Amino acid sequence: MAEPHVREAAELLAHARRVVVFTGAGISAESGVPTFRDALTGLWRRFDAQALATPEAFRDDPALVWGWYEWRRSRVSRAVPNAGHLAVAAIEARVPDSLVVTQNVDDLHERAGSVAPLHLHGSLFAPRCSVCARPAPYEVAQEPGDGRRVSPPRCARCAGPVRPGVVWFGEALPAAVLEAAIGAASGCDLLITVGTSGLVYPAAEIPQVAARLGARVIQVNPERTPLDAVADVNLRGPSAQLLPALVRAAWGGDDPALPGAGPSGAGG
Ligand code: BJW
Ligand code: ZN
Repeated sequence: MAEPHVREAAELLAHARRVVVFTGAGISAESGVPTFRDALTGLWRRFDAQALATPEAFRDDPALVWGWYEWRRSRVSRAVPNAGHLAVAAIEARVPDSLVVTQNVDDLHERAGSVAPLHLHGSLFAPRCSVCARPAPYEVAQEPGDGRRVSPPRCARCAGPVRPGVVWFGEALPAAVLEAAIGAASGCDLLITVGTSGLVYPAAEIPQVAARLGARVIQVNPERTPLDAVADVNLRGPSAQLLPALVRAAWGGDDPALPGAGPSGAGG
């Protein structure tokens, strides 16, 4: 029997017609991809976040920044989607008018079966020229150690240094992607926010917009966040356990599309 908060959330999910699932680094934590701000394992524990995820950092020391992203890209390539990603894909399969909006630069939603998730902060797998913006071919990561410097490749058109295709602090989010995300949040009747600290803007506005326009909000996170203030139901715990529990409580456990049984079940 699901615990009361899960049942309350499942009731909202079972009756929702338009669902946005808004995710952050926490959903990939149980796949072994470190979050950003975790004090012990976070990606930035050995570096100053603002010092690495900025265009200025890349300009000043491209090999340091490129090496950090190559290290992350090789880690993500070895990771596999967890039961939380699979549960999100199951929600999409069950609710035709649903959309995944992620701040993550990994590809674990896609590999779990989500259809065209919106990536607000870009992708580790879409490098481009830092001068002329021409997309650069994806080259196999050199698997550098954490903190190893790797010189970025050069653009085939202008010889400028190739940069990761992510959104750094101080850069604008891709306008069409942000607009689509805000539009979906404005029209949904349920938004499920998963594994985000809710600290980084403008992404953090998305659940707030949904709540302001009358949507119900479910939050899945082991910790308190500023988004507690807009959540109708807070599910405190790891998403690889709570999202499959939510899906099972909403629609039953016998749907073969849902994670639960088998090797890719609610592990983690
Ligand atoms: C689990 C779990 C488990 C653990 N299960 N959960 C004041 C107001 C508004 C804006 C600003 C402001 N001051 C400064 C700004 C601007 C700035 C900003 O927001 N700064 C804040 C730090 C305050 N924003 C920007 O600069 C943005 N651009 C912008 O504003 O442009 C303006 C502009 C307009 C026009 C022209 C030019 C400019 C850009 C923001 C880009 C953010 N980019 C990054 C890096 C991407 C590349 C990379 O990956 O390296 O995106 S920063 C980083 O944070 C990354 C993430 O997507 C993002 C959000 O982090 P997330 O996902 O929430 O992760 P964590 O680690 O913070 O949290 C993990 C959570 O998981 C925790 O809550 C855990 O408890 C939980 N968790 N295990 C479920 N098992
Ligand atoms: Zn170029």
